[in-house]
Amino acid sequence: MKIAVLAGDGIGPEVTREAVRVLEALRLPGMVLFEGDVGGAAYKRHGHPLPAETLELVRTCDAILFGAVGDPDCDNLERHLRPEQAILGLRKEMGLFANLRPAKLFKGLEDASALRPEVASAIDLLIVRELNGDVYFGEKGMRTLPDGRRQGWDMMAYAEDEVRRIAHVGFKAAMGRARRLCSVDKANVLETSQLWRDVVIEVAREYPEVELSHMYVDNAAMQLVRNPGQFDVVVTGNLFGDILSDQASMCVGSIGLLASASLSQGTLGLYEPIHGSAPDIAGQGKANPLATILSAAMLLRHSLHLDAEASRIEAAVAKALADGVRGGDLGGTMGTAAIGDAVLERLT
Ligand code: GGG
Repeated sequence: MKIAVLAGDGIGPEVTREAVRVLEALRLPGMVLFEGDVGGAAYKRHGHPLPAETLELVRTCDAILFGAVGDPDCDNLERHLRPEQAILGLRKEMGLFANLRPAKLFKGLEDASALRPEVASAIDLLIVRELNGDVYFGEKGMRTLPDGRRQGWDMMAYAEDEVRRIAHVGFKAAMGRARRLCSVDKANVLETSQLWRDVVIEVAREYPEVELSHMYVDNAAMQLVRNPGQFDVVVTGNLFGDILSDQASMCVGSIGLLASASLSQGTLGLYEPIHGSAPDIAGQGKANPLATILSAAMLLRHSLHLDAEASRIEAAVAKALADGVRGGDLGGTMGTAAIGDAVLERLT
């Protein structure tokens, strides 16, 4: 069980440290952790945000625990050298196309949600975000128009096989849950979304037990706040999934709580909090490590098939939150290490 730990930038190292402490506390026989450089930290040391050494490391590992990337020192670099290219590069290079982002209200956090408690307490959904296509990977550029204005452009594109494979992930996830799948697109305006919808409908024939619905992304954003309890599994593209999952995080209290798994067709998976590097609070010991700790639990479940151990971590986090453990993001005063300690104390 080889795990690459890529802590990255900003609060990445702080939150990853707590997740590593939790993994180590489980004393799993044969689990070995290897650290690698990624993001702005890797650029500063190796001249590239995703150096060859890191790619070599992840190729020999079963799973990746990832912190966050993003560093204001790198803002003026060419796009291919920016820290964010490391996570996009890893997802593409390793074929990590399916991003699972669960959002559920923990007991005791009803008051922390941006929604009314009775609305928030119904949230138990899974966003399945496509990760290898869309405007993130389409052709892009900057040009000067004949009248002298600069124009930036990013091509939104999906091929049908890319939609088909993520649709299967969505339907399979729904089969293991409440058997409801909502496909989110913008089919009234976008060609990519027309194709997306057609392919999802084709794939649905293989899953007659799953109730399929379709929603435009603008409506989905509104419904997520109005009545989030209606969603079970949401399958959507890269850009829409990125935005909707940040929105979902505030519905359950904080972006510091949402974990994610990025899965490939093979066995390798990458696990990371959905939040970024938060440079404004980096190095101050203020960041909430729970999303990274919960990502470590997803790693145990999806890549190492250690369900019982994953549940132990999730139960410890739930107990800590129910007992009132709160960082600044949830209106409390506890720091990163104290929150990590609170989880460790409750790990049974
Ligand atoms: N832990 C998530 C992270 O570091 N996010 C920074 C980022 O640039 N993410 C791009 C994306 O999620 O698409």
